[in-house]
Amino acid sequence: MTLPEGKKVYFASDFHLGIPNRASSLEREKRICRWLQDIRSDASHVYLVGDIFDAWFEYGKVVPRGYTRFFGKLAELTDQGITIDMFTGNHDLWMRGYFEEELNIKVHHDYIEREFNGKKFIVAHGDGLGPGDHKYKALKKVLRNPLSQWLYRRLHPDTGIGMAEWFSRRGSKHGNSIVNFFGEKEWLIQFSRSELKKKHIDYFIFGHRHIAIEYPLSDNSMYVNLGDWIEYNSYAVFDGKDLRLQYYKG
Ligand SMILES: [Mn+2]
Repeated sequence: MTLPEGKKVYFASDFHLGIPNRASSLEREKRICRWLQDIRSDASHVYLVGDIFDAWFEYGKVVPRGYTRFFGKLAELTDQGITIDMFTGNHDLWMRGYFEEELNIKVHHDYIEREFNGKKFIVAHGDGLGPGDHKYKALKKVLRNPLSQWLYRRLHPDTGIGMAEWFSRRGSKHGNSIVNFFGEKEWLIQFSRSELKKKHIDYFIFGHRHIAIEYPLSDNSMYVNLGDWIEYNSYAVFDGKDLRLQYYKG
């Protein structure tokens, strides 16, 4: 599609709302709301690329409490006509209709391809893509299975959501540890390279690794990892011509 003059596409991931504690998460939530407020004047599309919540489990009639300001701001943007797409991450893969119904946000469980102003994008959270990670890929199959989710929903929400939070925190690698970037050994770089053999893609945009990086794959193709909002407050913006990583200072 062609972006209207002056309009931009924004990408951010790994807010991990909910950790490490209520006060710190609330501060981060407010910062994210300020960012959304700042970009609403020139945003055409906003992609929230997974791990937005540190834990999320949705029942038919019940969702986790909290995040009120964030939801309110998202609603303001979609009501205004900004398109928001959300991806499930490895921390919040259990979404089943709430975001579509309540906030008019499309939720993606797999990678998507998009074209803006003739530039081609692949966007995904990034968990389980590329070679390796077999244990996680097997676990993901179980977690995404409708029967497992149905069974899990038989648990009382206080128990079910409580357990989801507990597992999520336990599995968390981030916090204060420094994450290393392995260059060509990165699974997501390998995934990008194998896609490039099939077709041209200008920008591969992922979250998941918590590394804010622009990594050229060739003269006209780039791998971008969106970083996170725990360490970096980083996001990518496509202005109609080029895509750049930026750091929110507000
Ligand atoms: Mn994450």
